[in-house]
Amino acid sequence: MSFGKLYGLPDNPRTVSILVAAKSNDLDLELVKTEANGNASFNSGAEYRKVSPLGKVPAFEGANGFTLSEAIAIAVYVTSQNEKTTLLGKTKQDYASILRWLSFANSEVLPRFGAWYRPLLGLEGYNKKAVDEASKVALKSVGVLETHLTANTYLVGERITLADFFTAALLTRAFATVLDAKWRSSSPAVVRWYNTIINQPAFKAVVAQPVFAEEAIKYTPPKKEEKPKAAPAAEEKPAEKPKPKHPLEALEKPTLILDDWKRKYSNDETREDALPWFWQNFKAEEYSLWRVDFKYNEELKLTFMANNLIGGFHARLEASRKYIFGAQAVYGANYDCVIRGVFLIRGQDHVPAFNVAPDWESYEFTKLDPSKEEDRKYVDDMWAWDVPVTVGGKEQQFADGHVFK
Ligand SMILES: N[C@@H](CCC(=O)N[C@@H](CS)C(=O)NCC(=O)O)C(=O)O
Repeated sequence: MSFGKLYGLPDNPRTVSILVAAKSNDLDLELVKTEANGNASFNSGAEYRKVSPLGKVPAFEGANGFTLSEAIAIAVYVTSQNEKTTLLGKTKQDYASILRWLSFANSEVLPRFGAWYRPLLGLEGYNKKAVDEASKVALKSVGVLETHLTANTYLVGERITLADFFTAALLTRAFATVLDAKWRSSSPAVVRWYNTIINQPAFKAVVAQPVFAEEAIKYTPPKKEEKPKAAPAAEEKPAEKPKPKHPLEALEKPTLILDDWKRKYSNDETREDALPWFWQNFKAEEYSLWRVDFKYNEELKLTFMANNLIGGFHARLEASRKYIFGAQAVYGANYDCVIRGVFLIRGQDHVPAFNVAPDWESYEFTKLDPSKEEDRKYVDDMWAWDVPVTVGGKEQQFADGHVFK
């Protein structure tokens, strides 16, 4: 029987750290895929806020009802379930030193690296100065590890502890994005230690193939179609404008309540229950359905980065959350993948629904015709994530995705 549920994401470093800790004690945790976005509908729901007051991940809900937020607390709780574990050290000093590294990794290392790579991955707004500054502070923090690991095999004592599993897990995304070959050649102790930890069976069972970036990822500005600029009116005075209402607010109340559909999709079996319910209740005069294809698939590299791109797009669609639902996924493998998806939106015009996100023009929007069998099948497939897509005559399997709900 499962020890409990872990709310998080399979490629989220903090989630990975808990999954590795559980695996190392043969503890079965059920991963409940939850957005790393406190504003997403599930994360902001009253039930989840009881487990994680800020709606963040990871969070834990034991089979016995005990709940915890905060990665360090969850990692220690999960590890300590094995009375004989050596992962928490032998002495009080060991234990305190382990907590020291958990805290260092969680609050000094990961947030600095996040501030470096998240804007580069399109998950946060880009500001060159801020990113350059974050990269310096991040490298300084990992420099502390280099110094320590030059003199020590592991972070604490003479064997692997939770400090090693946790810290290595928190660095997985940094290695995949910014700790490139050049940096690695300058930091042999961290690299030797990281390779040892990621090759432990418990780690490999969670992250089968950790990624090593050859070259640090770079910022690529979101592509926008060139639009001719309107000439400014002769005597234009900047007026104090009240914050405009969302244009879709003006539409009449529909009979299909979007939140009902979102709940149905989240809670029921997609093929068996949710999709039949959707088609029974969908009215083409209230909503429209759109195929949404990423325009620059040839520029996608690793599938997790492509999936992050979707996550960032969804975060920027926040202002339209009341009016849209959709699922987008990455199909294929590293260096050979595409982003596809389908959105349901209030009204018949996709522009006001999507133009709240500055990168909306990176996608091509094609209206689907729900009276056509093939278009309905496309919607089903894009929302059920259980069939591959065909790209240039080749089948590409589902890799990962995000649901905007
Ligand atoms: N102090 C928390 C931080 C958790 C955290 O920031 N989680 C991120 C993902 S790694 C998140 O859920 N962010 C969503 C948000 O801030 O809205 C911990 O150590 O677990």
